[in-house]
Amino acid sequence: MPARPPVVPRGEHSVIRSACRMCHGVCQVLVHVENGRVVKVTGDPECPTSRGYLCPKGAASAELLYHPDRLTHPLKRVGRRGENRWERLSWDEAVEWMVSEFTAIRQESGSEYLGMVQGTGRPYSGFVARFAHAFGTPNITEPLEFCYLPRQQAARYSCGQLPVADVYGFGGEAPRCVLLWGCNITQTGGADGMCGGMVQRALRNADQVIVVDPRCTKPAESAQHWLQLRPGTDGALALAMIHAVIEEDLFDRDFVRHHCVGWDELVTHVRPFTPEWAGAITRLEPETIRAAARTYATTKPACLQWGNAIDMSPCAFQTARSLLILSAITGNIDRPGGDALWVAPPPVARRSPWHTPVLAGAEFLPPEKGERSIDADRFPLFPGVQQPSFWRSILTGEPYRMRAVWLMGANVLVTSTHSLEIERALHALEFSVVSELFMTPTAQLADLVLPAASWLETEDVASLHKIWCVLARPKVAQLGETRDDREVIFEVARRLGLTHAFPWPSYRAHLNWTLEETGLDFEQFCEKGILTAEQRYFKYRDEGFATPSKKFELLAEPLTDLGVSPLPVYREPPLTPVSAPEVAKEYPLILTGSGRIKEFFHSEGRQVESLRRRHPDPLLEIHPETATGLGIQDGEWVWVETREGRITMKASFFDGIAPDVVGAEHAWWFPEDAPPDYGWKRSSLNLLFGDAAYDPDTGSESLRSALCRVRPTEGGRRPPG
Ligand SMILES: Nc1nc2c(c(=O)[nH]1)N[C@H]1C(S)=C(S)[C@@H](COP(=O)(O)OP(=O)(O)OC[C@H]3O[C@@H](n4cnc5c(=O)[nH]c(N)nc54)[C@H](O)[C@@H]3O)O[C@H]1N2
Ligand SMILES: Nc1nc2c(c(=O)[nH]1)N[C@H]1C(S)=C(S)[C@@H](COP(=O)(O)OP(=O)(O)OC[C@H]3O[C@@H](n4cnc5c(=O)[nH]c(N)nc54)[C@H](O)[C@@H]3O)O[C@H]1N2
Ligand code: SF4
Ligand SMILES: [Mo]
Repeated sequence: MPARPPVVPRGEHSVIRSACRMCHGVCQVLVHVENGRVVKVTGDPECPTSRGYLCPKGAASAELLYHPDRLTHPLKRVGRRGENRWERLSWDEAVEWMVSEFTAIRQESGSEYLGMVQGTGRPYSGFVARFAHAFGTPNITEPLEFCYLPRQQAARYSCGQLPVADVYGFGGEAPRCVLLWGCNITQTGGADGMCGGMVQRALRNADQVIVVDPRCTKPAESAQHWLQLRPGTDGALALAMIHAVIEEDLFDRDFVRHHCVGWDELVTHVRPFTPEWAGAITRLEPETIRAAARTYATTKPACLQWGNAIDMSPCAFQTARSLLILSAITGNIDRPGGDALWVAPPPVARRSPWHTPVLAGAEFLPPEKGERSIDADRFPLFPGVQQPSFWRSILTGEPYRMRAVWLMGANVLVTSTHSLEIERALHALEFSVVSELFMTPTAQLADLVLPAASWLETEDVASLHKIWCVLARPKVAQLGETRDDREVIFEVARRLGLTHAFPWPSYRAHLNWTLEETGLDFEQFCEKGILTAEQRYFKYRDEGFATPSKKFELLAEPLTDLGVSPLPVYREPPLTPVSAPEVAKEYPLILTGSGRIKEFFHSEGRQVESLRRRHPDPLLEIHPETATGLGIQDGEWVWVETREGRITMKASFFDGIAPDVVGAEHAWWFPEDAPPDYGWKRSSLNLLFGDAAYDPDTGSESLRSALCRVRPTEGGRRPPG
């Protein structure tokens, strides 16, 4: 179906092919426009990476686009912070204000006194880093340390590039075994450039499915092996599976002999990590671990579809390393139906701001953490500033106090931990700008709020993950004065004189530059809709891996110089019945995250009626026996308490979770409640997380294993306030 130009004549019905951007999946969609208005978005059956799949978030795109609460023009705070009194500004005034504040700060204090904050990976992400670098501030923070970065870094130090589960069978073979580890995208839609619908298909077609998850997810219900481990102990299980594969002689002899370094060291290293050792830690039977390892190593090809749970632990990087090693020694790396090192569409891959397969935007990150960065060298494998360090420095002035912050697409009050500290920091800033789709608890505390364009209002060469493809996203709508974040960055940069980093006369010119080597301009690219490269497998046989040794590094020597263990280790999370028995006396339940909510992307979508109707309340999954023992009925409101704070959630009975584990949803706030808080202090999970030991390698936080207690509320009703 050919793409159509963005402006649709009145009265005409047209269908425009685009790429959904309600999460970081890879679904091409059809946007139906009538009389200039988007009426619906449907899946595109011809899309090779999603084959017609559409999740509820994607289907609600038009509802979000036209939502009456959308921000449609710049707003300047006129009352006290949080008083919710705003005055309309023109874009010109808004940009001029930013330029004058940023310039004054640079002249008076130095560029590093401006901090940049962004949320999860979005189309503008590389531009934020580029802007920060060009302006000269090393102080950029984003939710990387517990999202994707540990896995990316592990891949970088193991095989040079992030492998992806080859669920499509493009190489002529589909996975016969799928190892689904701490990932639930078949239920939540998409993640990390993968499409939940395609993973679902791979699960259906596989002979063997192994699920590693403390909760009995849908795929776990029908899996041959469901490993219900104690939350946060993945690192121990992964090491024991390596042990079992070696012990039973199930490794790929040819691969380890010819394509790996450190085999002997690995064999010696994992000797103590027996299934018995891991059984005691994970609460799994040693034989269960052995059986899963046996199935995984003998059913080929096997792919690893891993998820965010791995990133959120004090040994996030080490666990990811173990899993890559498991894939490697069983001969699954870069084979069809296994864990492919995908060939990205080449010209665009080089020019897109999301430039390397390893570190998003790395080219434009401040090259070194200078001594003026907020937390220089705190975590050897984290390239920016870790979120808690960033916000705390504003309160303590250590090592210095940033004066201004520009937040783009980050609802940090609910999505970051140490929430109350962040609230105080937002109050303490001299100048803050928030670019947003909607007014949020975080935006309420800004001086200037800029209305951002949603995906239907932007044009893009969508290459966020560049695993399979680069997708075209034409602009099909315009609401009020919303602007693409990148256009705003361009303009602020130009007015600040940063033309060395932003040499293009317009954002469209940048898009055309990105596409230059393809011979297409943006409009021609939209006609085409998608660019892919030809996938090749077993590339290491001719080219080696992109590591210093050109081999798969079971032993990764470069890590030693960074003070990181070159062979994978296990660390117990800081707050568990094992590591903190004293705390566990008062807080006897293990608190884990129940993962993503199908209808919402983190804190988003709570105001979108069709989605909210499907999922009205924040849920706490709890085993019926545990709940009954506490005097709690299904559907009643409960208090969830940790040493850090307390929130209320609705009890949701679930016997697929261990009796001493509860699973909570994150990122709740209530747009229907009064500003400035919109009720976020009632139910936001991150109020329960604070200072516990970080992953010394990446700075990750243990968000999938903490200690809590649960109590009934008065009458099981939602407490007022
Ligand atoms: N609908 C929707 N989709 C999204 C998002 C969203 O908010 N909503 N967010 C996007 C983002 S930024 C990300 S990072 C991805 C993440 O998406 P995924 O990688 O799928 O991760 P989650 O859904 O957070 O959690 C997956 C599973 O981890 C399990 N889990 C909890 N604790 C542990 C543990 O200790 N060990 C193991 N092995 N498993 C555990 C949970 O039970 C859950 O089933 O999703 C993306 N996609
Ligand atoms: N306890 C706990 N905390 C977590 C997690 C967890 O599992 N447990 N998951 C963590 C993870 S993996 C991540 S990635 C983070 C996500 O953290 P965030 O990225 O902060 O989460 P969102 O709520 O998706 O996005 C923040 C805001 O961006 C706005 N927005 C959306 N699109 C755009 C756009 O194009 N431009 C602009 N300017 N704004 C836009 C939305 O309206 C929303 O208010 O949360 C983390 N927090
Ligand atoms: S999975 Fe993500 S990309 Fe696909 S339709 Fe849903 S929100 Fe859109
Ligand atoms: Mo994430």
